[in-house]
This record gives sequence, structure tokens and C-alpha cells, in this order.
Amino acid sequence: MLRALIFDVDGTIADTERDGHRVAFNRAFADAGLDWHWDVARYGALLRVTGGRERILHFIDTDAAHIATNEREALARRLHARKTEHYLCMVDEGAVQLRPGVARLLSEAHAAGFTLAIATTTSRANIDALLAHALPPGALGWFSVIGAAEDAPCKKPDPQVYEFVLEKLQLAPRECLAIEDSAAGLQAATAAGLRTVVTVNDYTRDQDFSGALMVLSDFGERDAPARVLGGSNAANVFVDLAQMKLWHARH
Ligand code: XBP
Ligand code: MG
Repeated sequence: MLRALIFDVDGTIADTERDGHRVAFNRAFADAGLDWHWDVARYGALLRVTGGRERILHFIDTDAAHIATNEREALARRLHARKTEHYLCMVDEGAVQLRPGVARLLSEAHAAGFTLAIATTTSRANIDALLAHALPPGALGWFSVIGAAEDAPCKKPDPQVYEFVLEKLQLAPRECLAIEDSAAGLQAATAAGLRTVVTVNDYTRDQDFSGALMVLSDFGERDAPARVLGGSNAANVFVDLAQMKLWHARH
């Protein structure tokens, strides 16, 4: 029986990357007097490295080799801290929007007393700000467990954050569904024993989602159903809690 839904955040709950995190990274670089700029395409390639600090460190290794090896970690930490400040301001200003159907599905699940959780590589402060801004007051309390960067230093595709959440939920993987947007997220959830529903976005739609329970454009709304991209022959679907339970029961 399905007992809980475990949501990724970046790219799944909200379109955070292109107009949120990416812009915040660039502002942090500018603040530090660096002429680095991650354009939309370059950022798409850099997303293969999960975790903002890890992404900066990777960029330093590949594009700023003149920086002394023993200074790179500290620089990445400083830049990432500044990037988080920018990101939090941007979320407060409304730069990041929830994806179609997310608020509806979360509200329905909460009203039904259904267990919700979060498993993400992003920092806890970013989640708190996003949920406070985009959902009704108190929505942070809708989630029984929130697993974030601070809880799982091994970032996706490592399963650590999902294992942390499952342990806290005291549920078996077969009793839960993961909701993800990326191949790295799918790999992390799968390695933790979870079945996964994928909602793609512009950065992830061409990734390999073999093994996913369903691949969808989004969750859809009554007047704008989601497109089914994999996992079923149906063309369109409207994803609510009953639909999630049906998919889970089918497998
Ligand atoms: C998302 C990420 C995050 C964000 C930046 O991965 O990799 O690192 O890009 O957030 P997922 P931070 O959606 O698979 O969890 O800068 O806070 O790390
Ligand atoms: Mg994601």
C-alpha cells in the first residue's frame, strides 16, 4: 500500500534552476569580482554535478585552474554561501514558481492526512524559503520529514538522502513513491529501493529515465492535463493522489 510521497525540490516542486539558482550563482561571482558567468546552456551541462558547492568546485577545477588547489574548497564555500543569500532574496521576491499541479497535489495529500516528505540535495534554508513563499502558511509542517544537503553530504545520484528520509519515516521503500525530475534523482531513488514518478523540465527532458514508473511533462491541471512521456500508453493524465495510488498498486 502507498503510504508516503517523497518529493525532490529543484526542478520537481519548482522551476528553481534557470531563473533561480543559476542567477544567484552569477550574482555571487560578480560580488566576488569574478568575471565568471554561467549562461543557460552552460548551466544545463553543469547540472550534471549535483549540489551547488560541488558545482562551483567542479567549475574551478575545469575553468579556473590558475586558482591554487589548496584554496579552491574555501573559495567554493564562500561563493556558495553568498549564492544562497542571493537565492533566498530571489525566492522572497517571487523569482521561483511552483510547477503545474504541485500546489494542488500537495494540498490534496495534506488535507487527506497523507504522509509527505522531501529528499533534496539543496540546502535546508532554500526549502524553508520556497515553501513559505509558494504555499499556504504552515505548509512546512505538511512534510513529516525533510532530508536536505545538511542531512546527506553524499549528493544524488547517491541514495543517501532517500535512505535518511526512509529511516526517519520508518517506512519501507515499497510503501513510498519518489517524485523526481532528473536522471541523477531517479538513480538516487532507485538505489534506495524506491519506485519513481518523473516530471521532466527543459533541462532534463532528454535524460535517460529508463526504470521510472512514469515519465510525465508535469502533474497537470483539470483544464491542462499532463503529457505522458513514458510508463503508460495514455496520452494525457491528470495526476492526483488517487492516480498516484493506482500507479503504485499496478507495480
Ligand atoms: C539540485 C541541485 C541543487 C541546486 C542548487 O539537485 O543540484 O544543488 O542546483 O542548490 P536535486 P544548492 O534536484 O537532484 O536535489 O546550491 O543549495 O546546493
Ligand atoms: Mg531535481
